[in-house]
Amino acid sequence: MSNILEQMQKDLYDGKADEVGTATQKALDEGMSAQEILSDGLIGGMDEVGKDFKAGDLFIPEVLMSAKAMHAGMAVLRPLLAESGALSLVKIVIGTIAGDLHDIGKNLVGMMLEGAGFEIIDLGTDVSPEKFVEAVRAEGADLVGMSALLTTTMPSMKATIEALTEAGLRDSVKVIVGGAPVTAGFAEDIGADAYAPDAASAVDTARSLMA
Ligand code: B12
Repeated sequence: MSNILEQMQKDLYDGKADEVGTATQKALDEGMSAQEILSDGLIGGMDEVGKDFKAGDLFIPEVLMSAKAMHAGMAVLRPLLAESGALSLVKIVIGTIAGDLHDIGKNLVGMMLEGAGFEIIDLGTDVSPEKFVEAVRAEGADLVGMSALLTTTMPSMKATIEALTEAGLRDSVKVIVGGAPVTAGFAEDIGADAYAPDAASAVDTARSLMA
């Protein structure tokens, strides 16, 4: 790997947003393709962050700093990737379910997925089943990610899956669920395709669902 991409990965890991933004532009100026910088620089760096977060060697504030650094690189690359059609291989609609306003975990999952190269449509919090359905239809999403932190509103995950089925969209979209009270057993009971316990596992799971 070139020195500049190696350094970019290190700076991204260390959460140095300015350095990552500048290095992204420099790599482009040196003739590297936006796709190469995305895969080998930014996504490569976020993969390391994900591994160490999963292993308990990195903590939430550090992951957020790395995600911010990745955003700085993406801000430079996004117009070029969009132009070339390279962006948006897989679209993921993500949101916290109806009645629930917790969004720290959901945001972390969204940022890690974005860091892994997925296109994220974040619907925010308190998202009704109807809003999920509308977004999946309008965006042609491949995957839906639902987050829940309250046991009282968890049934809304099931209601959303049912709404997707009623709208005739369930076969065209995979559903992944997560959040502190959610378990693999609950995911299975409500008919989700997958559950992931944390943001790094969410990336691995999304990748295997889309493989
Ligand atoms: C911060 C917080 C708040 C903040 C939320 C701020 C925000 N912007 O999110 C505020 C103060 C607003 C809040 C409000 C309330 N809260 Co609160 N809150 C918490 C707290 C302390 C931390 C949650 C958090 O952010 N964790 C950190 C993140 C990173 O972890 P995470 O969300 O679990 O996410 C990770 C994984 O679960 C997973 N994941 C998450 N989402 C997804 C999605 C997908 C698709 C996948 C694959 C994975 C995934 O990946 C994430 C990263 O690794 C928890 C207690 C706790 N320790 O969990 C209580 C807690 C969740 N809250 C609770 C309660 C009761 C409330 C209130 C009802 C309090 C009240 N009486 O008003 C309100 C509800 C408001 C509402 N309608 O939603 C209870 C829930 C109890 C229950 N079992 O239902 C908890 C557990 C506290 C407790 N012990 O009683 N809360």
